[in-house]
Amino acid sequence: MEIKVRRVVLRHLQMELKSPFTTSFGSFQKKEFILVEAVDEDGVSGWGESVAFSSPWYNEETVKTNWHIIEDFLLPLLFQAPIAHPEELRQRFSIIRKNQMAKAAVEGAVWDLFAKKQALPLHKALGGNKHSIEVGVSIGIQKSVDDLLRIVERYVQAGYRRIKIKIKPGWDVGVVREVRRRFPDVPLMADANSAYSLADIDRLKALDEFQLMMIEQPLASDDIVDHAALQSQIKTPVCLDESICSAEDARKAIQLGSCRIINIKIGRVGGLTEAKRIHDICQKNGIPVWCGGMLEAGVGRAHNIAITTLENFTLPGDTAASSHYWEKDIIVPEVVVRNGMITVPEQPGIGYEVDRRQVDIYTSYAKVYRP
Ligand code: OSB
Ligand code: MG
Repeated sequence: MEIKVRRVVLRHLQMELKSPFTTSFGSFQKKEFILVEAVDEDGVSGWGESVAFSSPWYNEETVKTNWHIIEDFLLPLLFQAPIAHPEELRQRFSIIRKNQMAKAAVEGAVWDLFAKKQALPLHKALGGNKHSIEVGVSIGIQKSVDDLLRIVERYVQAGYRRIKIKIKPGWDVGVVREVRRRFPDVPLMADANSAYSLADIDRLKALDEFQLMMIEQPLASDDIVDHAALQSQIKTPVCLDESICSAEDARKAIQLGSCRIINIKIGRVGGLTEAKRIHDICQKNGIPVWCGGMLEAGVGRAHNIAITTLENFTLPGDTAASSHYWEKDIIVPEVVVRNGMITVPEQPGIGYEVDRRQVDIYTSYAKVYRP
């Protein structure tokens, strides 16, 4: 069975976060993003969500560059020929360099459509095999350590399976020490979003005493050489996020010894197909993976849940409950976390209904494309 995409709707949405999210790069309160709806000849809709942000602080993509790349390059390629399997798109899109988040948003819509046509939940279409997934939560930099401790307490009480805190120079060893003192047994990790260099090696070594599950992306986003040097000098496992944008990146980082864990984000690596390949490479090499987050709305969150059902996603990810981020999400039901677990939906495709009324409320503009 072939998929013939007859219409794509791009929508620009803006949603307000419940509380500002602060990393080593800065703070945001609003999230703007693109929703991709791909409709086939039978009128079935598949949904994808771009995880690019308004400004290029996390990687080089933005909402505007994604719109441009999707409109001017990816949709013409999508409309070029029918699709027998969504895995074909990786090859078809390969004539466009990088722009992984743009590619992932379009590919994600086709994966959802494909799964719906097969009457399979997306996680089954991907080869996943879990009925529920374990999740953690990522907590941004706060105004004070007391504020942070209160928030950690709230999420520990709620049952989240691990706590991740954001760190940066000046908000690191002292803060981790306080959190560890107050919560001696909680599975804890720290994410630096590239805020350090090898010159900070003593500071990073000092984190070894706190039994962190891992330290995420301490060094530059494009530097797997220095990460290898760092990993050889610290006990805490290094986890790469920003540095891994493809299966080839994963292979090289593993070969160099740059990390012991990899955070997989579907958007950062160009889609579900590439995410699966990274998962497989890591599994072969004994590297556990987990699913990162990009403050997604419901569609992106549903994709994250589906990929997390693959076997080697053995560590809790950043896929927190919808209500952690939003007053009202764009899917029904919203994503709920009970006792640190999300029940994987069994309905076809992403497994949640897109709430079109809610989507319209958040949409600032939209455009329809046809072959
Ligand atoms: O580095 O993992 C990250 C959010 C935005 C950009 C990058 C990151 C994050 C998070 C939060 O850590 C993940 C989430 O809750 O969606
Ligand atoms: Mg990260």
